[in-house]
Amino acid sequence: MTDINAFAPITLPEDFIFGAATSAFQIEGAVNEDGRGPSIWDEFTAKKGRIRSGHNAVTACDHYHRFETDVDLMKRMRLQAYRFSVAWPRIMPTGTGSVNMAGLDFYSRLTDSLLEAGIEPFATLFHWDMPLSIYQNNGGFISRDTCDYFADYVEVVVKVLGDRIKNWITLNEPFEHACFGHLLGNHAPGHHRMGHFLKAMHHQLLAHGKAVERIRSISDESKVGITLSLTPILPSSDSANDKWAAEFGNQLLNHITLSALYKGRYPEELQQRLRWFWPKIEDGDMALIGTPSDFVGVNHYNCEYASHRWYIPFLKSWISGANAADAEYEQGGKWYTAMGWEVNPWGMYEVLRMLREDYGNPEVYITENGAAFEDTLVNGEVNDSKRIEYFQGYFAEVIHACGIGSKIKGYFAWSLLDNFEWAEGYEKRFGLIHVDYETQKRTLKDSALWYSWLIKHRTL
Ligand code: IFM
Repeated sequence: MTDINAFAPITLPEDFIFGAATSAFQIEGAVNEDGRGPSIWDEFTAKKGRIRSGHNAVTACDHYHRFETDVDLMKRMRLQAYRFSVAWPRIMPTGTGSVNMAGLDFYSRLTDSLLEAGIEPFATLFHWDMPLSIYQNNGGFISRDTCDYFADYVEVVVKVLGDRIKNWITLNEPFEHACFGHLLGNHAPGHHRMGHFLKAMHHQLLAHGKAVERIRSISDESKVGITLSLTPILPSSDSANDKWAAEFGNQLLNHITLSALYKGRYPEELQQRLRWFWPKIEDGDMALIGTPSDFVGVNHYNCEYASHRWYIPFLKSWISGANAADAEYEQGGKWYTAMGWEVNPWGMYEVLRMLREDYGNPEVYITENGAAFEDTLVNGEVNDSKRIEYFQGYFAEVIHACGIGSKIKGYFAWSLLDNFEWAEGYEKRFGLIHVDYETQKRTLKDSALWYSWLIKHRTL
């Protein structure tokens, strides 16, 4: 384990902010209210066998109706910022064309209530809930046209909310949306095609570039970035083959986005190996993707391991971070969260090192970091000491990185509330705040009280 005291004396930059994050589909509920159109996730969750225990997000945390209570809780926790996502199907029920004013009004009220509470809003414009019509009509991000539809939607949102929201995140985790949704098929829309994965990847990055341009043309004081999930890939043994698999895995999971955004090209070996599937790159695409942004959002949870497997088509590698299916546990001196993800704060150090040394040291917000554990509510309390230990270890590496030159502007815990964890349904709880899904009662976990202490003292 990282010695949390080793970095304690370093003071955080004065403008470093603390927040918590959520996303629309995971917490809002109210999927059929006030003119919201269906999304690919509504359709996916309705299919048998897609989501653990058959859960869906029709009600989720009912945040749509309870946002004021949730903002009060944020205030109690001393949050300085809140990262939420705007649901495209609430703003444009069919993805293009007519605008649903009631949807915009919801985010407008949420924004006002945050500002009133002294909490800075950070809005993500796409966190995977693609309008179903866009998917049905042209395949979502498999199609290039969706980039323009996305930019039009972004323009609508920023024109209305840009007077109050100054921090925009274009996309959340484009690699995960492309890969889980289009290659592995365990997320909406549920495809299993390498070509679809790569198209969804390239088109999301193009959509990001277009959105940055659009936001800048509307509001020159806005700060814009993209959020990437960065996951160091380690070799599962010392063999040369496994070392190669790890390097290749890093190209696939991390450098595919970073290299496109910051170096104007995709990793060469990756592109060569997957050349049969690589989408057409048109003149100007890479320049558009590389449109300078103000910061990069980093989501980091864990490291993964790669093994060489000659029989896996094209990739020749098996990459996995989940070593235990359903339980937090300890093994061989290592410990794992309820997602089966190894707790290894070095990963946070490594992703920040990579950005600093290999990608020109951009300004960074840690836009997600956190862990699911098997929480129990006893006498109105949740003693989630493992989550606190997780946060302490990872946050120590954030402080460490600040001390050696990383330009980290803030940190958002994932998540504010227990919520709908995609294919895992509600069983995995990531929240600082416990949600009783029967009654919708919220309870601050011990980790929320600890986080509030951290925000007050700004040191571990
Ligand atoms: O819940 C997700 C979130 O939507 C995207 N980043 C990872 C989180 C935990 O799996």
